[in-house]
Amino acid sequence: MKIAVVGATGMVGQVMLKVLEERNFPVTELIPVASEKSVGKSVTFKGKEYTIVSMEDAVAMAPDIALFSAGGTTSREYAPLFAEAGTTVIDNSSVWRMEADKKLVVPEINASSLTKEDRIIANPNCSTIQLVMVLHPLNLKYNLKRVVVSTYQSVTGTGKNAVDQLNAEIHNSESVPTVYPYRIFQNALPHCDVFADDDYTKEEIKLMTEPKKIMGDSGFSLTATAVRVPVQGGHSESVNIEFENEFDLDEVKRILSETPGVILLDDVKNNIYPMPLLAEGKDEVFVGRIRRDISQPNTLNLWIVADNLRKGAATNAVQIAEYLVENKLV
Ligand code: A2P
Ligand code: 11C
Repeated sequence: MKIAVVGATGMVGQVMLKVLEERNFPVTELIPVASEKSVGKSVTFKGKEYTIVSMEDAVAMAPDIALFSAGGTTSREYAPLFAEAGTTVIDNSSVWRMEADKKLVVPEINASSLTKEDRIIANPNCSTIQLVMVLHPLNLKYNLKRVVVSTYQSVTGTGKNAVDQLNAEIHNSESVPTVYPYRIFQNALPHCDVFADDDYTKEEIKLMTEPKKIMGDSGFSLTATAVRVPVQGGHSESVNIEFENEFDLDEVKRILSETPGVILLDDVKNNIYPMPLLAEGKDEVFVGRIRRDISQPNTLNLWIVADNLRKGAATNAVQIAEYLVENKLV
């Protein structure tokens, strides 16, 4: 497989290279792509140096698959050009996700909807992916009625400049990049992505719309508050879930412990619960603190953590690519 990684120098792009390598994806030719300022520089893959090429050159090389993580503007402009050249694009930006003719895919849930005709495939938002990995198996069993999610999101979700801001603030550096409107170290910002007209942020809107499309179910309601915290290892989510049907707590735990890609970490007597420090660098979604909501029937609370650069972005994209290869869709 001839594979392009668009945004190869970025936070997600670098993890994409690592995940392709770790999972031994059948790469016969790697084409790293980044902005004009990086063309000619190199990235490392499987111990070898590869020269970064421009978007135009990469399109002309007609890769089999292009993994995109270079921002929405780049995806909007270039994904169709790659698709026309015969490349299947797996795009990590938000621009195609809610388009009716584009699939929004978490392989464990809906990869079977993919066909050879899907030339631009959308990778969901990181905070969405870890949420649906837990909601989906429970929805199949108990039927979701309403979900309330509050996130605690890592600065890595914003990109490299945000990580630089946090580190500069931690070390009291003289020059501090200003990515966020306020200091992030020792702070929590109820503000991920930009505000929309209804005073939700775009991140919150993604969390409220993408799960329904991925799960193919719009018969439940969902509301979100997204918060940026000075953490690097992953996103955390406090989730309140009301079901149409009654549930049994032990059965909920059993279902989640048997869900591929999900790891149950729930033993409060021994202080066992998911945390970003545990999730960092891992491909799985971790769930714990599962308990009945004593304020109303058929409702539970739980806590989900995942490395947003891995299952939330790079790993999910590579899993989609693996599915395409295994099913001869490219
Ligand atoms: P570059 O390093 O040359 O700027 P992050 O989200 O971590 O900031 O990374 C963004 C990624 O997207 C980087 O690899 C960046 O490359 C790439 N990128 C940004 N703008 C473009 C563009 N116009 N064309 C191609 N790649 C781009
Ligand atoms: C964040 N979830 O943590 C975002 C990053 O739509 O893919 C990814 C944004 C997106 O800020």
